[in-house]
Amino acid sequence: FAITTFGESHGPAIGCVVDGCPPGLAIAPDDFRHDLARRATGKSRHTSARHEADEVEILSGVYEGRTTGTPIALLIRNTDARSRDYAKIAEQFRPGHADYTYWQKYGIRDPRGGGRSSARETTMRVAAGVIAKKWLADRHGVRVQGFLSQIGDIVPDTIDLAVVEDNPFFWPDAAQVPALEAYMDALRKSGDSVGARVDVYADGLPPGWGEPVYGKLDGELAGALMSINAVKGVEIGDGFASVAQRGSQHRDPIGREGFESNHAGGILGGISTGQRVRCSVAFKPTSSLRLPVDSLDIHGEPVEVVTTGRHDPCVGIRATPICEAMVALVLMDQALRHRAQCGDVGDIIPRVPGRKP
Ligand code: EPS
Repeated sequence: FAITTFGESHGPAIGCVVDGCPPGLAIAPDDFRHDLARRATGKSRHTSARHEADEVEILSGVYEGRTTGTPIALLIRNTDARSRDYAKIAEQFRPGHADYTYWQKYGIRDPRGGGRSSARETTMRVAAGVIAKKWLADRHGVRVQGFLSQIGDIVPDTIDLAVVEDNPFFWPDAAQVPALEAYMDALRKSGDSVGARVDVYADGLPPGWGEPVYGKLDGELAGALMSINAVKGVEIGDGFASVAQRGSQHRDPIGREGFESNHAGGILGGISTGQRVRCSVAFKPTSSLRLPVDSLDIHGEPVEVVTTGRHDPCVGIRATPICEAMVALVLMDQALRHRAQCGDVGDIIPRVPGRKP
């Protein structure tokens, strides 16, 4: 099970191919609307003002509303591309942006926006993730839910998943939302940007998903989450906090009812324990800023770069559905691999006491 995406932010369309989805899953264009709207620009004053329809066309792999098992191709036509903001910086490198490395690698500059380095690319990750989320929920009762767990140095006082969808930040602490609005307004006025952290929980996994050495569940999650534009760090379970812990603190005691804590983040030895899988993802502050900065142009001449246009002061605000999608895609892949290796319920080998079906 694999995906790839294609298209430029200012080209005619973006799309993806989802390969390896089993046949028989009900999929319709309506299924994509909710998650695409959660990720979309122009939903609040705190994100880019670009207004895209994000209407999915299913080109292949679905017949009479059901997946056929062949590659699923999804297409979204761009409806609000605007290239004029990029004309000025077409030959400049924005410090902190992939402009520089793309130029060093390919030696060609795509004038149609940021090309593959634009946040627009993540639209198709979310669309592909809708298929994975639906399959995981239908076939395994697995639910994937994310939330914003930090903006700059602000962290929630409480984590209440029930309020996450009620505010434009996916913030789990309703009482803090007015303060976040004020923080983001001041940030936007300053012309600067800020980083953010997204947490994702996956609930309902059986024990056993994940390959033990190559293709570990945590390794695949880290790779998939790290592949999102602007991501600079991924943690599983207690992550980097584990460095300061003792083994006696970090281990999760096992009682008759199961594990009594979850420092491991639901994964041991690359294989799911059956507990909640916890991932945490760090997004850098975006680099397209109104604040001037020294740089070079493609001819090697010094320039002062100022970026105007419809940019996100905190791209992490829109990243919750993207991270959920990447987690869901990895989980679906691992579930299918597990099925190939151990059968649907893992009972090809005889049950032994303490082994869960
Ligand atoms: C982006 C700049 C803005 C954002 C865009 C990402 O677009 P434009 O290039 O048209 O000014 O709106 O994000 C999206 C279009 C999207 O769907 O996420 C950038 O510089 O990365």
